[in-house]
Amino acid sequence: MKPEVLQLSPILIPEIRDKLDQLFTLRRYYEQADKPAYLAQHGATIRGVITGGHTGITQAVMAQLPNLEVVAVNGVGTDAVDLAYARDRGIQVTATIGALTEDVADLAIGLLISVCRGICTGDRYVRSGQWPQSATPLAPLPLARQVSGMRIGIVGMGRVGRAVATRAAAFGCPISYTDLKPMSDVPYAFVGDLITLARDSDALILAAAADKGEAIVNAEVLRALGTDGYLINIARGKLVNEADLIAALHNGQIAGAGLDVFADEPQVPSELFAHEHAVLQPHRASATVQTRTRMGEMVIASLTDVFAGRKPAGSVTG
Ligand code: 8YV
Repeated sequence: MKPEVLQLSPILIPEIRDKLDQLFTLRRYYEQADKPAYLAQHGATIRGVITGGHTGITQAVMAQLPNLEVVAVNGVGTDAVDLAYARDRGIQVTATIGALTEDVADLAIGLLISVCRGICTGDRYVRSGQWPQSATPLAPLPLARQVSGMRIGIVGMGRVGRAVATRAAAFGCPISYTDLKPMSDVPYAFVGDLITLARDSDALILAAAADKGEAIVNAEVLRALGTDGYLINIARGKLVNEADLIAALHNGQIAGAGLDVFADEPQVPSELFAHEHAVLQPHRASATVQTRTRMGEMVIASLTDVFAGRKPAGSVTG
């Protein structure tokens, strides 16, 4: 008998979907209209869960899976899984550690360039047909902000933070960072507090885990970032107080923002839509064929290892 696995979020790669179907009996929870009834019907026989990084699994759902052995997170953040509860019950939680680092860092730089150079604004201008009609073609567009040489402040010097730093360094950007403590193995300047980092940066790039659930970027941090400063978030929406960010964009207290993540996805505050200086993405920094394939393979390996009684490579519960 194949182990039963409850799937809380879709897998986008057909080959991974096929492999999952070969190895496991997949219960596609995310497709069900009546989720409580589905859980009541299948909960007792479920041995594994597949879920997304930012969507995780609630304790209430885990509580209805008495034979659960593993939650395989198809992502690197495990802030939406109650790890203490999982440990208490002896449930392994795994993540696709290292699989998406490069893609997320690429998008951080992509968002920075997009927002500073007005790529989306320029694209809209060309598509609108205004370019050939304008006597002074570039006049309707504001001059952009140079990216090379910008002072970059990175919040969180983990795998993604380091990959962002490597890329920014190639653009000749001086790099500073903040984290819980200085890292002895990176050549960048450590700054102990976020306000100082924001004040001394032209762009603040969030690459931190959100395990504490705290909105560390608030009105004070945005004020410190200043009227010429940019905020890039490829980590978690809840790291930012969105009302403060909207007010800062609205009042011109910061120059712009590039956001792949939001506090209440897929809801995005409509006030952000009006801002030419905000570039918005639907949380897809890791959504490339190459990375999602690698992530899917890691999810399969985690499930297979746990069902075979082996310790999974990507365990975050120990
Ligand atoms: C994914 C993420 O979008 O890794 C994470 O923590 O948030 C993203 O890479 C998500 O996990 C997709 O399932």
